Amino acid sequence: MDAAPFIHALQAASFSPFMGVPCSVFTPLIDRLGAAPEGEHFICTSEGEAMGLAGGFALAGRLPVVYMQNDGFGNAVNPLTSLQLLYRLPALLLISWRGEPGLKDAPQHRVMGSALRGLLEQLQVPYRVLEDGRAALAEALAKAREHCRATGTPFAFVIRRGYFAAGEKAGAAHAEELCQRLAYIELLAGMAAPEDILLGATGFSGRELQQYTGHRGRFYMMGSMGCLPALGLGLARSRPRRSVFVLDGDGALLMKLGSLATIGHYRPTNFVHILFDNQAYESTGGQPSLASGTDFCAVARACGYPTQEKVTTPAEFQDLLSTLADRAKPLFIHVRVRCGTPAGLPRPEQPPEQMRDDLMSFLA
Ligand SMILES: Cc1ncc(C[n+]2csc(CCOP(=O)(O)OP(=O)(O)O)c2C)c(N)n1
Repeated sequence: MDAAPFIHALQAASFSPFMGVPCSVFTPLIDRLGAAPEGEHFICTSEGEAMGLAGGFALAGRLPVVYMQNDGFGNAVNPLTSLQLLYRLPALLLISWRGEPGLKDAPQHRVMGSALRGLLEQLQVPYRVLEDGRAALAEALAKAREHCRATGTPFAFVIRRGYFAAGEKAGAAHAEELCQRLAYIELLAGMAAPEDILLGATGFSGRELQQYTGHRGRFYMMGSMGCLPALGLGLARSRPRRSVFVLDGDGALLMKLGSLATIGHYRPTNFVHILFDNQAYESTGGQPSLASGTDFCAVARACGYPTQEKVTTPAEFQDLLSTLADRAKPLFIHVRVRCGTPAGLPRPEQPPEQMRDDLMSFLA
């Protein structure tokens, strides 16, 4: 299905505006929505937030559309149950079906891939798995509209990988003077002590850490977007004599920005939080994140991190790493990078249980 007629069909059925958090399944749709008039499309920092925003539009009489990856459906369940279903506020949910049973996909989608339909049924949210073509869409939209009008509650479209035809990708604005993330990750892995713990977030920082460094104490948290700083805090508190490096992405940090307050409150003295800020959700197709308007160092400072540093070149990063022992911690390092990762960056072959076992035996 092309994104443009899809959007027109939804709008013609009175569904708008659009809001959500990217999934690569929606890349053509979100690219197309990038040209939507002001106020008709909102990129959000979490799926729960998108549901709140949808609630506001529904109160104003609109029929909002919320797109999300099924991995993010969990974030949406809280407002879905105690906002949309409680107050009877309609919305059309577009939920990607990663990890569809029987199809090959990344391991983090396995559980939600098989649970999704049962969860929707449990929550009494009716849904359609969208079949290809305009007729199927028109029929599903008629059902969705009828349901929203009759009950005032949400209806979901479950959307398979490949549903949207690839469209023309607007060239990402390249900040050529900036380096890519991998240059920094390689520097860090080369300079870290053998006993240090290096943690990589969902998105490309984790994949690059896993794929291109051989540091024994590395761990790629492939799902649970935004939860890595908290996981790092747990490890830092449990292994106070080792340094813990958290390699975060701007999208992931914005999704759970509250973790800055948690780290700032508990002040682990062996914690280094490195944010690779490319101002994009790069690993889901390069959609813009909301990072460009956020001063992360100021937020970290306000949340209680005693030291924050801004870095824009590998040389500055190297200098900083060589004086790490003298810096008060938790230390926050904001690294402004440009999008880009080696062509064909593979997904790790190790299953998640293997990554767990490797880290646990390293820590033992
Ligand atoms: C809760 C949740 N919502 C959405 C996703 C889909 N997703 C995977 S990676 C990613 C982008 C992460 O962006 P960022 O942290 O900036 O890292 P980058 O992709 O730029 O490396 C998204 C949206 C997800 N995995 N989990």
